[in-house]
Amino acid sequence: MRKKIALIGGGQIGQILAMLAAQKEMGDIVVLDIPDYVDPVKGKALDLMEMAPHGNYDATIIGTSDYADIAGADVCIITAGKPRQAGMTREDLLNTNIQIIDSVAKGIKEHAPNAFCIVLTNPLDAMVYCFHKVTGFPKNQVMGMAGTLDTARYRAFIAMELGVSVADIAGTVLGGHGPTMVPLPRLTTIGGVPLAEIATQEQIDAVVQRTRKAGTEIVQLFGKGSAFFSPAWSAIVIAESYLKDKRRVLPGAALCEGEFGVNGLFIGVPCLISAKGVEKILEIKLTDEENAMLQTTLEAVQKTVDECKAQGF
Ligand code: A3D
Repeated sequence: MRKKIALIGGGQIGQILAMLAAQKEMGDIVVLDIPDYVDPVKGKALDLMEMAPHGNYDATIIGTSDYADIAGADVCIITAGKPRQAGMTREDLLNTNIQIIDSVAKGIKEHAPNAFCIVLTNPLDAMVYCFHKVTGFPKNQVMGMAGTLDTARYRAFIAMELGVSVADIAGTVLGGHGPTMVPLPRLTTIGGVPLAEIATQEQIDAVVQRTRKAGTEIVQLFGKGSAFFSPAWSAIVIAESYLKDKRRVLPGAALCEGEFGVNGLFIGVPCLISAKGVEKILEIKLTDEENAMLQTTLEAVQKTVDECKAQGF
């Protein structure tokens, strides 16, 4: 029997997720959206079914607004919610998206209680906190997709800056999904060569700053809406590691209970993703300077989570 992938939200990211999941034959796909938008998602699903003969994949893809259709899903990827418009911060989305996440979490809890859940809705670290709170799912079953995208952006910018293949760049980005995130140049390598051996400090600083503002750079170019190709691929990489038990080490927002000195917050950390979900958080011994940056990002995430708590989450 095929696996089942439920995509909650069939907008910009949701439609790319559906296409990638189909092309990779990850399983049958259900795209769920609100009743007002159900016809467009039915249309997108049908369009993807009609792409199959040339796309060379077998999958059943449906659009729906009925949670009963996600029953038995192996993976749920949640993009339901508003994206940023030019001039907005991710935190500006909180009051709208918190209500959406509340209803989505209840729907998934009732109909797909065993699914591995990957949250993308912003403000990410706070929304995954609320999703976990409402579902009460075990912590290994819930992850926020942000670090995997932030690290992809960081690698892409290094490749552009230095004229090397992105394939050879290994590195990670810790912390909250926002301007306080913590890329780690000290631990970044290019084909095994430390970044600092190849790049000047000015180049490294430029890449770090661009990574921190990467989402905003795209929002400003679009004017309306935020990035969708790279967020979708990043979520698919996480889902694949879970479905195929690939045991990849991917950064993302996981519930820390002591790791990195953090307690009770979802924050971007390196995660081992296996068939158990977030099997393990891999800790890193940080320098004093890196630790100070981690504290700054923690304070930013805590502030947003406190707003959620004030709303009863
Ligand atoms: P968009 O194209 O607006 O799609 C969102 C979809 O969610 C729309 O089709 C809505 O109709 C649907 N929706 C709204 N409410 C509900 C509901 N209650 N149940 C089901 N569906 C609903 O946005 P998008 O796809 O561009 O972005 C989706 C989210 O991802 C936004 O919150 C973005 O800010 C966020 N995002 C996160 C990242 C990360 O790296 C974490 C990157 C880019 C975007």
